[in-house]
Amino acid sequence: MINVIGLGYIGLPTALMLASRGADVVGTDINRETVERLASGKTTFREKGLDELFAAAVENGIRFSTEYCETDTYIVSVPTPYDDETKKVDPTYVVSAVKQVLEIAPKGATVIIESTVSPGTIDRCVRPLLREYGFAANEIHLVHAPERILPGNMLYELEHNSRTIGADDPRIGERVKELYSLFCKGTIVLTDIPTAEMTKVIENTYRAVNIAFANELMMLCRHAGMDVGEIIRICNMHPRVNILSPGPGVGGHCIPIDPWFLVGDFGDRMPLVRTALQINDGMPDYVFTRICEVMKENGITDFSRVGLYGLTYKENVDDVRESPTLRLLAGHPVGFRVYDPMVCRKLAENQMFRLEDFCDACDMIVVMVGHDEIKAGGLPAGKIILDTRNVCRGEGVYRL
Ligand code: SAJ
Repeated sequence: MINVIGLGYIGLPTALMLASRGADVVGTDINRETVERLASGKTTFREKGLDELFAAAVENGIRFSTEYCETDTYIVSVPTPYDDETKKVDPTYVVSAVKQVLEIAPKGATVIIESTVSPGTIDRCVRPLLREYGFAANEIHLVHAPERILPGNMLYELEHNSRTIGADDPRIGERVKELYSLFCKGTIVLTDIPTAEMTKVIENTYRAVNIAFANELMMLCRHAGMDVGEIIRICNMHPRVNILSPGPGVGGHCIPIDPWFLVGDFGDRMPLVRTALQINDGMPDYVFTRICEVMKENGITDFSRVGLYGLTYKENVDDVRESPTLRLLAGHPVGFRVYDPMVCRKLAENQMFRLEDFCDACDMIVVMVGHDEIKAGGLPAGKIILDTRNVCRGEGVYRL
């Protein structure tokens, strides 16, 4: 039996995928509400294909509990936030989960940590626990198997992405590779734990730096009065150039956070990464100055007549973690109206829950997230549009 610890955006799909392939799985989470909702047959977030996968896993007998189970295989997939001050990874949840595993795990058990951690965290924060809980070094097998699935396309990527598995003992690595091969059709690379930790963080750092380049290019073109969309379109015709899309900021629980782990640990050695992260973190403020410019140009003085469309961190997900919109609202509490079709719970003042009410209340709409609804031309004519995602077509649309 496999006990999956942490039933969030990564742990739940992983538990369901294993169970749907016939593995005996218990999903454990400290959040009783989460466990009760799953046990009642409902999923906890929106993701393409998740409900169908959930049904297949339930059909195969997956169970959900707030308790940890005694077994020989654990997958730990709990959050790893960063410490706001030091920017270093906060391993509290990982350490707490592993401690509870070690309370009941038998000798010879394998503990697979999927949570993203900075290089050296497992050696520094997890390995010492083995002795603390009475195990000799080789009596518990630690493995790091980071995830790289893309929210919005998780289930396809769970099956088709290649994966990295870091293990002390190659034989354990092979066993874990076999486990993931239950659903993973991608290449599974075996390496050591520090290398697996580093590759995961570097992948997200690479993306954060490239997004920052696109954002800096956009601000330069605004200053120079040039069309950044046209420039990116033409540059990307070069066979080895792939400039990403400028936006209102970088959200999600990983790309704005993981690279700071490296800067927190290796600071002076990573000036490029630090600068890139500061550019991305500054984008919501840049958007606010751009909103004020467009308001002034159109004689709009009342912020309550300006609406922010999109609260989530990116299109077609319901995740609001590190949302650029929420950061803009926090930094500039001027009374913007807010609407997001993917967010039903109240997260902001002046949040509205029907698109037509939102549009009626606004003279100007700032597109912060390019949900499909918007791409399908969901905004009424006659509104001043500031499109931060380059998804709206038509005359008179303002861009960043
Ligand atoms: N964004 C831009 N411009 C772009 C691309 C993205 O502004 O050209 C913004 C998005 O709007 C969003 C943020 O960046 O706010 C991050 O979005 P994303 O789609 O780039 O990444 P995530 O956070 O949804 O998922 C990433 C993925 N990592 C990489 O692509 C290297 C995913 O594979 C990881 O599994 C995930 O982080 C994670 O959990 O680590």
